[in-house]
Amino acid sequence: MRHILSFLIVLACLPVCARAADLDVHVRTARGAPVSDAIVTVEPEARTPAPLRFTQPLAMAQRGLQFDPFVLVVPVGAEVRFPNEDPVRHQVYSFSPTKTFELKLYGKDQTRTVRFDKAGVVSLGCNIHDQMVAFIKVTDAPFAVKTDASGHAVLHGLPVGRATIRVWHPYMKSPNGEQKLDLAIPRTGSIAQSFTAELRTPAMRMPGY
Ligand SMILES: [Cu+2]
Repeated sequence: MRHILSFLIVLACLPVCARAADLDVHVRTARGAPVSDAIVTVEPEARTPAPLRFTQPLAMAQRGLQFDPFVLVVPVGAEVRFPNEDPVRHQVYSFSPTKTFELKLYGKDQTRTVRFDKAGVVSLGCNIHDQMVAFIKVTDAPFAVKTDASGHAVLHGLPVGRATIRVWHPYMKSPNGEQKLDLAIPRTGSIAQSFTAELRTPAMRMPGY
């Protein structure tokens, strides 16, 4: 019995014990202002069969005549809900090649679901409210997280070895809106990495047109 127990403990420990390092990322402008809503993804050289780790709910709400969140990261194949929490109707659309769709007008407390089956960026709008803008980053990386209001993000339990870190923001002044870096992930502990990103000012859309 003891042997079986030890074996089970080893089995249970394997995915965790072999993947113990944390990555601590800060994204700031050259003047030190925090960059929130940046998506940090990690692609380890040695791909593991471990499940994808996404901490955000797969939902893009319409609330207060805005999308919430402004940026959402989802894995390829995700079914994303679009709940309408406003007392008015919305007509959500995307012209992006990653996923082109239009949801017919729907009202308060109703929701629709869209499946995102290709990696890339989806830019969202609403046909009724031009100020509504949001982005969905569809990724095939096994680790992804978004920077918070202080430009900070942490990824836990990364596998040891070489990995490619990417930081993307819809308004980043870089090719494809992203920067990338190769890093060595240690077996344990935590590594810190800072990124400097400049953001462009988004073009304002005229309300009501
Ligand atoms: Cu709307």
